[in-house]
Amino acid sequence: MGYKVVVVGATGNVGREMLNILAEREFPVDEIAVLASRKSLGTEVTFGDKTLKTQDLATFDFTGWDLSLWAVGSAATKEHAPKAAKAGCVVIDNSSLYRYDPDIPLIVPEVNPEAIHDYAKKNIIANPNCSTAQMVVALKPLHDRAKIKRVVVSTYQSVSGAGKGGMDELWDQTKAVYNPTDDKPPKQFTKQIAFNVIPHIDVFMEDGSTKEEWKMVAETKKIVDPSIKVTATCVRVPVFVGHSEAVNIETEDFLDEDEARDILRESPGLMVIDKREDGGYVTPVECVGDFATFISRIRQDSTIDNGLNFWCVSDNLRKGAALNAVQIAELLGRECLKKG
Ligand code: 11C
Repeated sequence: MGYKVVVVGATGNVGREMLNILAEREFPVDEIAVLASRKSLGTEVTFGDKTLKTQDLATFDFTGWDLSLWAVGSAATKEHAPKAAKAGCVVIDNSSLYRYDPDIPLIVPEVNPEAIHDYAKKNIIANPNCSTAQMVVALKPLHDRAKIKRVVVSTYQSVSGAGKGGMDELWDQTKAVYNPTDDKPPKQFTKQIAFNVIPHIDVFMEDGSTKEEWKMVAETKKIVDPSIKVTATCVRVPVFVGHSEAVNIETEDFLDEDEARDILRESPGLMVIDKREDGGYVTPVECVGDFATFISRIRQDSTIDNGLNFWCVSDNLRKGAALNAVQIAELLGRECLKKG
């Protein structure tokens, strides 16, 4: 016996990946419904070898459905997700709306699976921001061994993090660079993204950081350990899919680079590719469509007593969003619902 599953926002980048991953991982689905906002109604999406027609999120009755994976913005989630939760359909939400609510677990299954049992407080589980998800999978085993005190991270985030509009803008501007009569001014981004990098993701906060940077701080504390200090600089780069991060950690206990490499190699969700030679590391185009978070360039930071540097790359639409949501559904099924 399997589950009755709803995918909300099924026509977007992340919603489509949720359907692909549910099928790829053979999640036990008895029945599936795909929902969209009115403007995308009737659009067809694929689930395995089936073609499904989207239904209207505004009028859908969640009664009798076991769980729902949400990939719509915070505003639509705020309006509709409480109806699903109240009807007994567990909400696994990819927006930032519920992440910082102390009564709602924020879960990366490789890191804090024990938090799943808190789902019952509100029938809602939050999925972290993509840049946080991939980083905490790598931080957790190092923290368990040597206690991380401080993280300094710089991100190189692909345009798919800004949705299909961001991908279209990179494509159109790239073509326009070769055709000066075809002007494509920035719309999704604040400056030209083609052949450029932009040190700004999400809105500015009062202290000069951006909301994306703030999310990395707040979410790492909630998922891994509130004592870890994080400082982040988040940058948009002209890459279609795959976020990269240069991570520096300072630990309480000394951790040798070879031991760190062995620990990361043995840890769930990670793939270490770290040869000190030309091409002996992973770049974002190589991780597209993969489940793993890739770690390269592991090396001691000799400017402090207990410091390490590494490079971390992952498919932001998968581990950063759809895959993590499906892993949460698997964990929920295994530990709490026990139907599949
Ligand atoms: C980006 N990380 O790359 C963002 C997208 O809070 O879920 C995801 C935003 C979020 O633009």
